[in-house]
Amino acid sequence: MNDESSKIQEKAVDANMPAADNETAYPQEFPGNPARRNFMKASAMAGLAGAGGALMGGLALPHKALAAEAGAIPEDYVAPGKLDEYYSFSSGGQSGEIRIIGVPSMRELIRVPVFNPDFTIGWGITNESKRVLGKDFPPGGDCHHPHMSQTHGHYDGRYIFINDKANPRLARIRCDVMRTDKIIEIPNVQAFHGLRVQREPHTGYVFANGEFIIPSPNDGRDLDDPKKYWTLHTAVNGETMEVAWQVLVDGNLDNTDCDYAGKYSAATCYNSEKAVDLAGMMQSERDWVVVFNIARIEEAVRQGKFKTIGKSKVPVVDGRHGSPLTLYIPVPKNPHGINASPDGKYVTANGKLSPTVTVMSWSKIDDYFAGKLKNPRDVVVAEPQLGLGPLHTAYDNRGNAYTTLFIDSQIAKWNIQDAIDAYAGKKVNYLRQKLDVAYQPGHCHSSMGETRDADGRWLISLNKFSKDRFLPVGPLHPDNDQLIDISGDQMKLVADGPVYSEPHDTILVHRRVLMNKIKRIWDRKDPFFAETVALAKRHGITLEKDSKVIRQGRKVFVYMTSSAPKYGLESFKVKKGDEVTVTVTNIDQVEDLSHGFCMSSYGINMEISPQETSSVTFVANKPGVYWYYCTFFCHALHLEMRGRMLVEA
Ligand code: CUK
Ligand code: CUA
Ligand code: CA
Repeated sequence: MNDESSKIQEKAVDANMPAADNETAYPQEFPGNPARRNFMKASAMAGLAGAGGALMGGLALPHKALAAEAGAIPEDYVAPGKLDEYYSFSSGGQSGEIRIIGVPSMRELIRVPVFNPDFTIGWGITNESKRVLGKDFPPGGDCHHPHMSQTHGHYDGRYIFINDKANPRLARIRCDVMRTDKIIEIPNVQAFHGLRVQREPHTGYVFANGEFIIPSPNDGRDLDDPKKYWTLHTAVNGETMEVAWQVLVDGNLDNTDCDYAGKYSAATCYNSEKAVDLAGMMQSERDWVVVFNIARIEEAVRQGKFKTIGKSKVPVVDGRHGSPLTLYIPVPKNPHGINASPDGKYVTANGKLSPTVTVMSWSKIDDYFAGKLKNPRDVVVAEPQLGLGPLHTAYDNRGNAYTTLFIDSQIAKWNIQDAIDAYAGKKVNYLRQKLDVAYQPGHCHSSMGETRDADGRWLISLNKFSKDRFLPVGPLHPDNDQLIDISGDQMKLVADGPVYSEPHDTILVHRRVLMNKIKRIWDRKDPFFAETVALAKRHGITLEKDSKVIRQGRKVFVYMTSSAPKYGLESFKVKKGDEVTVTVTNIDQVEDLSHGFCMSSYGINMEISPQETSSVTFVANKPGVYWYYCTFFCHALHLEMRGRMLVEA
């Protein structure tokens, strides 16, 4: 297959698309064949065009997927026994979990269950996890945006926060043990989508956007009167995990970010129309970015200038048009991602239905709130044209930005200062390069790129479609996370990483932030199981030593240690109908020596890491002999590590 024929093929696939000026000769069967790419582009386009979106033509620019030279050691190669340089914390999407992936190897290191039940560690099964999840927790979640707590614009390695869009919940994961330690519900909203953390002085606030508009309160009133539907921007105190305040807005809210000075948060709105159908949401030529003035909002709350909604006690201030608390900046229709640049100067809104990205200046936003600017559009300093379907932007430490182009299946690299100069009328080319990705990228994220420590080393493109990049595994395909080297003048595609649906977003954290903070074994005083320890104390039990059974009426408390390859109890007896609480303490001190506790035929399994205590409560509703056994291969005699529960009829 030569250049010529692949070009002809490309035209046949989609005559309307701008010519992909690609000089590389692809064999027909090569997955990077531009003909296949354009097929994907055409189908993504058809979806949008069919919905009535008028999409502008893209820019015809050279784009090459540069790969490692033949014979060279691939850049993602991390030799056996060597450690990756970065941790990627990737949201699990519909799975409701967080995954930790090593970069550049793209090896998945572990999964942290958050909103989802997990039989490996017993998340949703143990009493300790149920205290975090709450009673009657929904069976899963829809995670999009993981972000680490910051201090003065640097990752501080304390917490990761993540949203659940399916049920409006915010979760916090402790980074020292990589365990979810707190989940709260965001009141008065539906579809908690955009999430970011305050950078200055620290986190501080976690900002949360409600995406869907609903009646207020949503108790059956105003059912089919969308004019009376509303949504809110929420600030949660990341330390106490209490909701601090909410701001009522016009339109809806999609993604959010905040500045580096601790003064503002900002959000994109794609449904300024307050429509309840697709066509309606695309009616206006412009929607907006709304900026929240934190000091003014706090002052309004202090002065009691708020209301509450329904049963919620959270103060809700009015930030609709005309409010001094907010600034509405018109931007081209249906914007999506919003991303603050690590130099602390700018924030960009990604056009989605417009081929542009709108660059706004925080200092001009200062000027607007100080009354020095009258027109909200005066805070815009650039609006570069990049290509079709800009969704999210990431940054390096050299003044460049990287924007995903969903429809074009590309990353556009552009220079911020050049884009500002071009907007001011100078003749400069701000576009540096376009790189093909496979296919349809949503977020991209650069190493340390949402902090002052942006280092311009790696970029990960989170592609929604993998299509032909991997062995077929059924109609549901994996997503494709692609690793891109951004350290040089030209972006270089380094690796493909298949992932289970659907990691909307990720952060790329250098290992120095965490390596010395992560615990190798549990501290016996850890708050995660402190309540369980306190209960044992009331029962006169020393968990590290005692293995015994305590009966209180129909409640039976079974305490046992575990030490490879033995449980402290080889059997215990209960009566049918008893409520049984089994508490296991792993007294092994050896790093990586976890035990499990599985009760056969009772749907119970939990993991107990070194020095951890885990407990589970169930009703012994089936008489007979039930073996409990260890599920983690902990010792040569691991198979023998078991005991019997004898349930009397
Ligand atoms: S959103 Cu999914 S690609 Cu939830 Cu951050 Cu843009
Ligand atoms: Cu303990 Cu296997
Ligand atoms: Ca709109």
